Amino acid sequence: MKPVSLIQFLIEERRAGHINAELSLLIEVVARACKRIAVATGKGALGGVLGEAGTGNIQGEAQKKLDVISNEILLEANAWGGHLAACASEEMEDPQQIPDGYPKGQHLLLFDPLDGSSNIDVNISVGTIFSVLRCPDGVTEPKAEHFLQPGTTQLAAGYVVYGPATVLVLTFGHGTHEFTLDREVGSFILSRRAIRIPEQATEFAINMSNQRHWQPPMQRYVGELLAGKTGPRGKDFNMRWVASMVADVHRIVTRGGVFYYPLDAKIEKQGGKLRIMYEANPMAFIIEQAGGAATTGRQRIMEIQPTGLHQRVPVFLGSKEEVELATRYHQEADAAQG
Ligand code: FBP
Repeated sequence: MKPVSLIQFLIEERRAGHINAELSLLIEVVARACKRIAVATGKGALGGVLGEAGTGNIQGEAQKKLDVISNEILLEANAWGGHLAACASEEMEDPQQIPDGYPKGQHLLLFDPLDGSSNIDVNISVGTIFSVLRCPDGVTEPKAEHFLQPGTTQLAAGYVVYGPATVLVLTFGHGTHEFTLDREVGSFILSRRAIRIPEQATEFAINMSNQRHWQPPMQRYVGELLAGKTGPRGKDFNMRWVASMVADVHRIVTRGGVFYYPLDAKIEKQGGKLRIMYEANPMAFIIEQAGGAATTGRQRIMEIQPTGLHQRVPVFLGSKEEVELATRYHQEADAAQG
């Protein structure tokens, strides 16, 4: 089979009427920026890019040097292309406007420039996550409120994993597709088209150290997974936790499974750990387009009307059967409490 490059795939998507020229260009630019981030992360200690940046972000988190470098690479790459009205990032409190003198486009781009940053210094896979929305008509200086659109309005979503291989996973709402970076040629090549996630799973990902803080339905659900064959589920489950959402989700996109970052007593006030606009929504779109499911434990993530650019939500995603069961346990418990 002749290799299909990302550029070729984008042309096919345009011919199929799934995307327009501007969105195609936007994805090309984001992919090129991620190739530069792959080079920076690949340098590790030799590139002087490890460790703290000495600054903090809007979330009150200490920024890693690579958080700042990746953010700048994506901002710079997207400033002059003419396909964006504005962009927003995990690392910036407010949206970034397109500099004067550059043409503006119809799209809004949101991104987590380097997800899993707690793993950078220990050489574990990290990634970039992005989501594309349409800029509301007539808006020339998009503010945060113009980004607050439900996940169902996403035009595109994707992530890039910087691991042993650099892999891009992408959806435009017509299936989920994977591209692997051919480092010699410098091009992303289609490695899996129209990915399907198995409905059933035997692998779950959750930070078990938070167990005592979980709500009773989550205690019940995970308790049954751990009971395995000896319990009501009648089969054994294995556990994985990379603590890089992009890497845990890529495992699920590759061989199925489920990922949970539920609400717990520690993070109740902030509404969850992961951010809806540039972590939960894009991952939910990718997973649903591959036949999986994505909820907060109580409702479909992509139907939430966001209220803030950095809003956090609980995340349940992956193989349908497990996500639906964990969600049902929460809904039943809520109904019982009336
Ligand atoms: P950022 O690194 O982008 O802030 O993402 C948050 C994150 O690192 C996720 O990638 C990961 O799933 C989760 O936090 C890990 O949480 P914990 O430290 O509780 O295991």
